[in-house]
Formats: sequence, structure tokens, C-alpha cells
Amino acid sequence: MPGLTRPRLLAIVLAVIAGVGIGAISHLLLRDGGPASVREVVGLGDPAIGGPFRLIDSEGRERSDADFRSKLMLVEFGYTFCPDVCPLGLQLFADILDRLGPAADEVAPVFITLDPARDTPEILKSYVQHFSPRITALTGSREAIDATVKAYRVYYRLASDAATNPNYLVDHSAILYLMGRDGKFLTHFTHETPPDRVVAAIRSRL
Ligand SMILES: [Cu+2]
Repeated sequence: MPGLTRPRLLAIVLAVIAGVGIGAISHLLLRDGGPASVREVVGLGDPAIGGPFRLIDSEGRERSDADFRSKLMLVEFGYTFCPDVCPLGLQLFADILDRLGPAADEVAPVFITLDPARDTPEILKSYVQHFSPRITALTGSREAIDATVKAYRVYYRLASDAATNPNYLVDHSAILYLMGRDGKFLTHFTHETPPDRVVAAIRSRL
């Protein structure tokens, strides 16, 4: 089966929630001027999700995270060959943009491939246009993708037959990240999050 098994998905979601929780606690402790020893220890666990990237868009242009600073960024990772998870995620992107109406101009939806070997700019272009022409699709070298994956704490794994089967699958986490205009992590959603809740979360930050 493509996508993720439920226990694994749950583990990833819990890991993200735990990471966010640690961040919240550390901020509270720091704000309240906790003891120096706590400050040091908690500081090590500060879960910065997201970060700089330098990738290639579907027009072949180099794009960096800084290009999206004037907008809220909605980020999702996947691959065009994905039979089920990614189409759902991109449909959710399209639903969110529709529901936002004119406010959609304030949001930059970004789809980053986990499969740069097959997802060329041309393939990404025709794929995301099925969902919304507003979506920016990004690819790049395996190294550049992996650096971005690491920054966003995304899980992915190529199927074991990837070297021999051209139709190989990629197991991956399915999380939507909402990033602020400063590029910093705000919150995240899953594909099960109702679009209206995502829209409300976005509107509250416009
Ligand atoms: Cu997928």
C-alpha cells in the first residue's frame, strides 16, 4: 500500500505534536525566566520546523523560502506519482483556496516533491494545474530536497524496488504546514483536518 500505515502516521503526528509542545513549554519557561539550567536544557529541544530552502519551480526558476515572505505559506510534501495521499492533499489545497476567496491572495500554497528523480519541473507543472494554478510546485537536486525535508521534519522512504521498478512508490508523511510571513512555523494540519478549520486558522492570522 502507498502512503502510510495508521500506526506510523500516528507516530509522526504525535512526534510533531510533541515537538510543538516542547517548543511551547520552552517559550513559557523562557518568558517566565526559568532557572538557567532549565533554560539550557530546554533550549536544546527547541523544535524549529521549517527553514531556508533553494529549489526549482515548475518554470525552471530558482526559488527560495525568502520569495514567499509577503504571504502565509502553506507547505506540503509529496510526489506526482502518488496514487492517493497527494491528490487528496492537493485537493485540500484547492478547497482551502476556494473557501478563502479574495484572501487566497495572501496565501502561497507550495508543493515540494519528495521524488525529484521523476518530478521534473514540466511534470510538476501539468500535475498541480489539475488542482489549482495558484500552487507553486518545487523540485531540485536530491540534496536540496533532503535538506528541506530535514528542516520540515518530514518522513519519507523510497520503496525498496525504486532502483529497478520505474513505478516505485514513496512512503511519506502527510502534513500541511502553515508558515508565517516571517517564514516561521505557525501550525500544522493533516488531510483529515476539515478545510473550514484550516481556513479559520489562516484567517485568524491574516
Ligand atoms: Cu503522496
